[in-house]
Amino acid sequence: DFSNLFARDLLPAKNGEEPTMQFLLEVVDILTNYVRKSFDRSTKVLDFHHPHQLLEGLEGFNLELSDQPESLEQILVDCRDTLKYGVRTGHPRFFNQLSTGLDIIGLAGEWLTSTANTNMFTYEIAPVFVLMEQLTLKKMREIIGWPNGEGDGLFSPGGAISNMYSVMIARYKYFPEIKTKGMCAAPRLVLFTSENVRTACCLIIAQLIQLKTQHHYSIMKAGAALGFGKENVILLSTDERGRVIPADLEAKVIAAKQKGYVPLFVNATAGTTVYGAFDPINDIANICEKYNMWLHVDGAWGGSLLMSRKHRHKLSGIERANSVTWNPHKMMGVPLQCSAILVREKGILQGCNSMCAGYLFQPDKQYDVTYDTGDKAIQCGRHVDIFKFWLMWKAKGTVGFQQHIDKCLDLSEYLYKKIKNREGYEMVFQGEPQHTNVCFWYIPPSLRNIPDGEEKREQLHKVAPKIKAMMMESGTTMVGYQPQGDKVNFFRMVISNHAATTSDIDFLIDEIERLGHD
Ligand code: ABU
Repeated sequence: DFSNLFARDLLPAKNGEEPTMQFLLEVVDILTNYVRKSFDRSTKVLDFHHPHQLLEGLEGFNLELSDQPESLEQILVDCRDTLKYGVRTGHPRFFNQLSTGLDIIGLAGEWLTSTANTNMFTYEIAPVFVLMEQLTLKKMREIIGWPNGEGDGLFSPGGAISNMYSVMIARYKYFPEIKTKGMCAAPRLVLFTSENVRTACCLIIAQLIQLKTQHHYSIMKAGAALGFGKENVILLSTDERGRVIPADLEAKVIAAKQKGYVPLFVNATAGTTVYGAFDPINDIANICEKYNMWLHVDGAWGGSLLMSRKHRHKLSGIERANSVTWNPHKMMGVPLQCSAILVREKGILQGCNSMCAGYLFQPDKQYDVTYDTGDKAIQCGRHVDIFKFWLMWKAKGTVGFQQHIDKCLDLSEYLYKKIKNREGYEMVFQGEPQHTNVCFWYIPPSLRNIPDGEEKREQLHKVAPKIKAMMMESGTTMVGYQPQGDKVNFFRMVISNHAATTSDIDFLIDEIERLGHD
C-alpha cells in the first residue's frame, strides 16, 4: 500500500530500504508491462489527445506541479499515465521518425546509466564510461577508414550539435585566432551545403508549401549560431534524387572567391532526412582538396550504413572527410540520444573548445589527465550516452548491427517494389531509394481521373495530412509527410525499427488505403 508513503520514506530515509525496493519493483512492473505491450501489434501506437485535453487533466492525469507532495501511489499512477498518453516509438508500426525502436539491451543500458548518474566530463568521476567512449569512438573511426582509427571525437546531444562541432573545428583549424578575437579576426567565411529546392509554383501552393531543404537544417542553424550568418551558408544545387551536383559546388566556390570571400567548409550529406540521398563524397572531396576546404560528412542518418558490407559503398570516400557526424540513435536503434562527432585530426577538439576550468581539469591529478575529455565539449555537464551503445555492440557484435541495417534496407525495398506500380501510388523520385526512405503520394480514387494541374496539386496537398490525422486518431500506425520544393505533401516512409516486418509494411499500405479511400 503506497497511499500513505511518500518520497521522504524512501532511501536514504531510516528504514527506507524495504519501501524503496517495493516501490522500484512496482516501477519495473510498469515498465516491463509497457515493453511487452509495445511489441504487441494489437496495442495502439498512440492514444492521441489534443494538448488542451491533456492540459485539462484528462481522466485525472494532472500535469500541474503542486506545493505538497503526492503519495507514492499517485506517483505510480503518474508513471502509468505518462506512458499511456505517450507514443510507443518502439511499436513495430511506428515509422514516423528516423529514430525508432525499443532495443532491450539498449534499454537495460539506459537504466544502468541513470542508476550510475554520473557526468562524462572527467575520468575522475566516470572512469569506465570515459574508457568505453574512447574505445567505441576509435572503433567508429576505424570503420570510417581513418588510419589506425586515429583522431578524436565525442558523443554530443544530437546530430545538429555534432554538425555544429564540425563547423566550429573547421573554423578553428583555419582561423584559430577567432577563438580569442572573434569573427572580426577573419575574412568573410562561407560554408556550403545542399540546396533549398525553390521552384516556381502557383501562388496558392506557394503559400501552402514550406520550402524545405535536402540537407538537414542544422548547417544553416550552425551558420547563424556561430556568427557566420545565414547569408554565408551557400546552398548547392541537387539532382532529382537530392544529391549535390559537384560541378555546382566548384562553380560556387569560384564565385565566392571572386567576391573575396573565403570558402571554408563543405557539408556532404550521407542520407538526407527526406529522400535518404547520399552526396558523392569522392567528387566533393576532390574539390575540397583543390580549394583547401574542410570536408564534413553529415552521416547522422546514413553513417550507420558503414556497418553493412552490402551498403557501405554508398559512403565511398568518407575516409577523406575531416569530420563525420554519425548517430547510432537513428539507424542502429540505440535509445536516444546517441550521436557522435568524429574528427580525423587528434587534439583539435581540445584546442578549439578548451577553457581549462581549474575546478574540473586540474593538470596535477594522479592519473593521465588526457582522459578528462570534458574540456573538448562546448557543454559542461555531459550525459553518459555511451554505455547503452557499448552494451548493444557487445550483445549483438558488429555482425548484429550489419544484419539489422540490411534487414531495414530489405524492408524498404519490399515497400518500394510493392507500391511503385500499384494503382493509386506515385513515387516522388524515380529509381530505388538509396536509404530506407521511400517517398510517395497516395492518390485517392476521387483524384485519379483529374488531369494533372494546379487543381489536382491543391487537392493532393491535403491528402497526406488528412490521412495522417486519421491514423493518429485511430492510433494504428504513424508515418511522416512533408512538402519539398515544388512537390506537394507526400509520405516519407522510413524504416529503422528492428521489430518491423513485411506484415507491418503491408499493414501500413492497407491502412493508407482504408483511411484514404473516398
Ligand atoms: N534529425 C532529423 C530527424 C528527423 C526525423 O526523425 O524525421
